[in-house]
Order: sequence, then C-alpha cells, then structure tokens
Amino acid sequence: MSIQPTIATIHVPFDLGAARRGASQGPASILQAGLQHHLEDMGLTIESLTEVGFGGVALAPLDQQIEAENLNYLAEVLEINTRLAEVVDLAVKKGSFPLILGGDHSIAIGTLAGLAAHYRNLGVIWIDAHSDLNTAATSPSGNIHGMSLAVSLGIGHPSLTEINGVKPKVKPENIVLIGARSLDEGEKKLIRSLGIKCYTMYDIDRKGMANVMQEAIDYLKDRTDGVHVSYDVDSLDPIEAPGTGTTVRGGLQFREAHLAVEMLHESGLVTSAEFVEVNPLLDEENKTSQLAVSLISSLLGEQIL
Ligand code: 4U7
Ligand code: MN
Ligand code: MN
Ligand code: MN
Repeated sequence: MSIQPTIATIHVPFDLGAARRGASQGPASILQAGLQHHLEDMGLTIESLTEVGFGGVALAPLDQQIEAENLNYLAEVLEINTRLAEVVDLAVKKGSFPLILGGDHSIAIGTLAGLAAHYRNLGVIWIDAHSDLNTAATSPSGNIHGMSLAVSLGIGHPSLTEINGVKPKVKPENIVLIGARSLDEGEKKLIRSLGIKCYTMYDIDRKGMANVMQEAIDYLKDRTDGVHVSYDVDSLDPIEAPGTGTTVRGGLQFREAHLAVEMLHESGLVTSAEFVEVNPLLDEENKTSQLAVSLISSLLGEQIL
C-alpha cells in the first residue's frame, strides 16, 4: 500500500503544551516556506486546509473544573485535542492522508485519538530527542508536550486518555522511538517496563540510520495495520534545527533525518504524519521551517533523482 494521493493538511497553531511560546506560529511558517507549492509540484493533491485553533477566542476557565496538578494548561490542551481528534477522524473516514502541522507535541494526543478509531494495531514511529512519556507524577516541568506518548498509551490524566473513547490509542509493542537522547528517569522506567523499542542516538551512531530504519520498518510491517509518523524537529541537531523550544545537542544530521523519511516512504507503510515543534520565533532565517518542508516532501515521496 502506498501513501494516499490526497493530502488533508491540518494546521494546529497551538503552543500551550510547551514551555515557550511560538510553536503556534509553526504551521503558518511552514506554509510560508512553500509547502503547498512544493507538494503540488510533486503531483500531490492537497485538500483545502483545515485549521484547528482557538480563533483568538479566549477559553472559558475550565481549569477550575478539572483537578490538575503539574499539568500546565490542561483545559486548553484538552480542548484543542478533542477538536483535533474529530478532524483527523473525519480525514481518515474520507480516505485522505492526514498531515498535521504543529504546534507543540501535545497535539499528538488528538492526532492519535482520531487515528485510533480506524486501526486495530496502529504503529507509531516517534522521531524525537525525547520520548514524551512523562506523567504528572514524573514530569519535571508539568508541560504536556512531554507527556503525549504516555497519554496515548492510556497513562495520564483521564480527561486526556479518554478523548474519543477508545483507550489506549496505541500499544507499547507497536511503538518505535528514534533519536532519543534526553530521557527523564520515569520515562526510562516506562520504556524498560513496557518493552518499548527505542533507538537512541547511541544506536544510530553504532548501527547507522539505514540499519536502524530497516529494523524499525521490518518490526512494524507485520504487526501493524497502519503507521503514523510523529516527527518532532528537535530530533535534529540544533545546528540543523535551531527553531524549536527544547533543543538537545548531539542530534540527527540533515541526511540522517531525511534518510529516515525516505525509507519510510519507500516502505509504503505510512498512513499519516505530523510535524511538530517548529518555532519560528527561535529560528535562524527560517532554517527550521524550510527543513520541515523538505522532510515532509521526502516522506511523501520526493526523490533526489
Ligand atoms: B517534546 C522534558 F524535562 N522531558 O517533560 C519534559 F526535559 O515534545 C522535555 O519532545 C519534554 O519537545 C520535551 O518537560 C517535549 C524535560
Ligand atoms: Mn516531542
Ligand atoms: Mn522533543
Ligand atoms: Mn521540543
């Protein structure tokens, strides 16, 4: 099965899941960097763009109704992800390929909630310097973008894990982490106890990205009925992707980052994708937005020759 030709682009200008403001301007800056034209030049059909946002309207202070310790902006995160799940759900129903542009990584909660209704065994490739497997109890920051994968496993505040019913959205054995180099103690414990497949930067250095990706693809191929790529641009080295809020040295090089998505395209397994954590306020000459356009194009089939 190859990637659906019709791409449903879903913009999520939201950054309250992160510590720093600015990722809310990610979708606009990725568009500004030429995404639409680039994909059209590749012969892809882009559905009219959907935006999931607050539209400038302040939310009712739901915070008071939800007990939320160490869960910053829980009400807002809940609201945006509830809406996003509906939009993603609809896109899959229509037979489109959902392409979600963040926004901070907390939006993976809504994406996966929307996708989960359609797959018995959804595979997730989580390309990230972090694992986003914290809970309110283990998080050093209280920022929900560091908890989204845990929530999707059914671990976290019930208001979040119950979005769109089905719970959990993804099984631990259907997840592959790529590029990890900053894991909190609670996250390490969870990765070990649940047996989550994790290729750290050490593994990528030792085996090479081509081998790592081949293993990841072979691993997911037989056990899943769809694969979602959740691409956090902080997986790249800060030299390549300075425009993101939580940089960590020693990340993926430009070619490694591209090879990963080129091989994923070639595998024909990918059924949806999201690109998150682009923060144009921290960027250098739109380098990170342009990088995102280039990575998205490669994932959707752009070839060098
Ligand atoms: B991102 C962190 F403590 N683990 O939980 C946390 F290091 O979506 C960072 O991957 C989380 O960018 C980063 O706050 C979340 C921290
Ligand atoms: Mn992340
Ligand atoms: Mn990250
Ligand atoms: Mn980040």
